[in-house]
Amino acid sequence: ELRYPDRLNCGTELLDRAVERFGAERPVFRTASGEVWSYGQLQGHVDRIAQVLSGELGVVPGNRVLLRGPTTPWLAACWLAVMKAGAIAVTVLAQQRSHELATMCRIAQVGHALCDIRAVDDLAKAEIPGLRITTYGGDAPDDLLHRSARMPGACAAVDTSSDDVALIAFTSGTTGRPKGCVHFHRDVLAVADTFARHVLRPEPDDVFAGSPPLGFTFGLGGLVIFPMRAGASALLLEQAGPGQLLPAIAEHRVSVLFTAPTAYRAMLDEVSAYDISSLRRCVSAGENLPAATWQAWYERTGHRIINGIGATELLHIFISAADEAIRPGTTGVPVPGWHARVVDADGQPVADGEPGLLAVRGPVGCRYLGDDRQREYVRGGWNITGDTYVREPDGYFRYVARADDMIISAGYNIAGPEVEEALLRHPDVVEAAVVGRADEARGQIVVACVVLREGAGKDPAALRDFVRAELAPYKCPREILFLDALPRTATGKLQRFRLREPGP
Ligand code: 3SK
Repeated sequence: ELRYPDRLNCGTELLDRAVERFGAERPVFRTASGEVWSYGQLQGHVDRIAQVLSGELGVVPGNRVLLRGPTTPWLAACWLAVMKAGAIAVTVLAQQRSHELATMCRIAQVGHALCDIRAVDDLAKAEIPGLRITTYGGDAPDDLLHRSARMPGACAAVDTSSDDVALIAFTSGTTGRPKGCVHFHRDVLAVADTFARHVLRPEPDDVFAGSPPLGFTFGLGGLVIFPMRAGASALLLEQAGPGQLLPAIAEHRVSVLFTAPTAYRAMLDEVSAYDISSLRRCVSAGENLPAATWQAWYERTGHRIINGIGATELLHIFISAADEAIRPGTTGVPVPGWHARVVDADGQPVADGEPGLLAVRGPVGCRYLGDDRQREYVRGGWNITGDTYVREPDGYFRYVARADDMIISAGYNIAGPEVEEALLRHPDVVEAAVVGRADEARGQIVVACVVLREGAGKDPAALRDFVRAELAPYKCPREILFLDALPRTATGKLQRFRLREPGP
């Protein structure tokens, strides 16, 4: 079991402790343009920003500070400064617009914002009552970075309790109604001391990079918390689509990659054109990783993807496996420190091999901010993630579907992801989403929405024959729709509900 001292500031633990242990000269952040920040430089910037916060801006412990901007060392420095000032970081995505920002600020009672000058328009337009916006990266004399440059330097962090709130991270799920998830200082360290320490096992010379933004806890963990806890460095990419990741890996000798299944699939065709010999670890989360994608990446690169399931509610990954422990087609086993089981609608464990709801318990728990949906998520002390899973007799957890994604057609239960996996084995299919659409005769019918490789011909009958050769006929899509792209949230999650209505 993890034990932390009663008084604990995660900013101090991640930054000042790393300077003590690994030295001020070690690199911590790199950028695409070749800029390198050392731990010592970062500490100087963070301490000065923390002084602006506590001094000129009047931020006191417990105040909520919104952070908004592309993935840069300055955004990471602002996050660490909020930690050291004992305030609460409210992380949002650069893609979120005025209306969404206003909702999140209202829920989290945000009073201050530190915002990259390039991302300020939508925030300013939101006209959030009482919000004081301070921009960084601009030329104005009151720019945060000009103000912080005038500060004296080193400062001690506010003496926080290990269970003082450090972070409010928003999840909109795939349906769009945001929920603020409250996390403590100890939670920030707990995700590094469970998933990163036991599964990822980073080393100080590792260079991390990836696509999730810092406003998504997948990215905050993978690009700030985990590298810093290990004394390693991270390449922070403002543009981190599949097209940018491969050249960045080659140029910056990236060794630990965090991205989602879609990006692994999108990189398959190009990967052999790049020198990726520096890669040591490839992590996939954010969505289920189909066995076909795992296998294709393994065949092309020789790398065994570390699959994982995480949640904003629980901060990071809680089921995973690495190296020889990986069983393709499964997510893995509970990360040391975490417990998982599969339960029925009453919360009772179901037998191994039977599908049910995934229930998880560990060092981080779901605490929604003023939201009744807490009752659905936490039941009997277990966090119910909303995923349907099977626990195999060997203890591995296999994803079936999101609990509300099961299709019931003519009395048959059909898991959309199983049909998607079959479609993805077809050489012309790049992306697939399978949903149920209302049908008078059958209750629902199976509809597949498919993105084809460039130049491939649209042949629904051939695709249906292909699936029928792989799966029981009742799982075969009745309709196949060809799309240019699948609808996704800002964090890359598939929005199935948008495919359920007739139309695209
Ligand atoms: O939402 C997710 O899927 C996720 C995955 C890994 C780490 C964190 C999160 C929120």
